[in-house]
Amino acid sequence: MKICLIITTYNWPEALELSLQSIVRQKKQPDEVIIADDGSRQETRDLINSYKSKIKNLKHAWHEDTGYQRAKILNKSIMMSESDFIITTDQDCILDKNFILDYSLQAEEGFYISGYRINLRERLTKRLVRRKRLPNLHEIFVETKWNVKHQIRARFMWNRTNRYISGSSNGTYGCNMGFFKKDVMAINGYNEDFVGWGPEDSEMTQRLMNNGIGWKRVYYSAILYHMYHPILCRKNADFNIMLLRKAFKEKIIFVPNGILKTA
Ligand SMILES: [Mn+2]
Repeated sequence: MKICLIITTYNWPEALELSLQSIVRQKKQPDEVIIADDGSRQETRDLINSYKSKIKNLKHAWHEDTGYQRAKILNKSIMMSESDFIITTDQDCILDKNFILDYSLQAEEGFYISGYRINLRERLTKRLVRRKRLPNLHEIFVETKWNVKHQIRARFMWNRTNRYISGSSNGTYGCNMGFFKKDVMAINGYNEDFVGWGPEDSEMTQRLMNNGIGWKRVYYSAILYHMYHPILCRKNADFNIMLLRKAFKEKIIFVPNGILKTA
């Protein structure tokens, strides 16, 4: 099974660099890494180019900056991918060194996976960005709200994993999520009606569930740290949340404005 990691980004190369560092040190390397770039400037391109010698099969998906269009650039990246299984994360996330390995061990036909995120505080985030080096265990221990279930890797606990075969996908984190490419193609990918911040990941996974794909919610596994930043502009949030509710209520599977245009 070939694994692709997709990292969304927008004009924050300092954070993206830490994310890329956390890929370099993975115990199991992904077969492909795609930066889903929602229209960043040249600095981001330069950074990605500088990591091409350190990360195997590092690719750059980019479109013109016309405002926040995460769903659209994710679709473009999925189309570009040549792998069977896709993991999504964001530029502001640092992956534990077992992250890709955990996904490769937990991937299961008929399910998508999601994990959690541990929020790093502002002070630690600023320090990491300044020194361009990943946090050590001591810093993580001191500067996060300690949460064993989401922060300790323990394989003997994996048999307690929750599997949901119906209901709501609410609570899926797009920054720590994995799915089979064929499953997401079957529902026509992300819904590009999402423009501006919103729950496009929950809406996509809701349609996966509506199509009979279960949700495997993993603990003690796929550990991920999220760097601090102020909350993004949420001016389209009401409309976007309505799209998620609609997908749930009307059991929508296929969206016309998805990865393949049908109109
Ligand atoms: Mn974030």
